[in-house]
Amino acid sequence: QPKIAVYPGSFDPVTMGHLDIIRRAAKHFDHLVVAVLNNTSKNPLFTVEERKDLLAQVTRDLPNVEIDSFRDLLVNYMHAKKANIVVRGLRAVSDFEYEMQMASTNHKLSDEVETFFMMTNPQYSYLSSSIVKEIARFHGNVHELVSAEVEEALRAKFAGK
Ligand code: COD
Repeated sequence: QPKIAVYPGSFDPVTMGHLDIIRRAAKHFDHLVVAVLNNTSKNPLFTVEERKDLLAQVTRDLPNVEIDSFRDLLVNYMHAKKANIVVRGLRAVSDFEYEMQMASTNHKLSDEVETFFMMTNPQYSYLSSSIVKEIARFHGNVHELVSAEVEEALRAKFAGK
């Protein structure tokens, strides 16, 4: 039975921090699904299609990584994907409470679902999609924070603004 893991998130947009987790996690599972939450209540910068497209571009050299989206409870989506491992990245103590709550809830909803945490690369521990958007909005340099494709997409979004 193949080991399938799901790395869920908003990825609005994917950063070097996310990509580092994807690359490292992909080595340890047969198949890794990066799943974008299609959440109508948030106000994202990029549409789900744009976010998936950027993820596909930055992971095109990773054959066992699939890009998908979901709008269901995560555990229901996991069940449909025949996956029982959730991958999450931990940046700092500030991530801990939210992550613990989410992991416990998911485990409570489905006791087959386990969450595996990976410590962020210290180089990216300060990095978040929100910070990247904030810098790009004011036309700052996001060169080392995101890949070239995302940098270009951000430039296009904020062009003339
Ligand atoms: N370095 C390493 N990891 C990072 C970095 C970085 N610089 N930045 C972010 N990460 C990690 C995050 O810690 C997280 O693990 C992952 O990358 C994704 O981050 P985000 O911010 O894009 O994603 P979130 O936190 O918005 O995702 C939330 C979910 C979509 C997973 C959650 O809302 C969900 O599962 N919703 C579905 C409804 C549901 O099932 N709810 C019940 C569960 S509580």
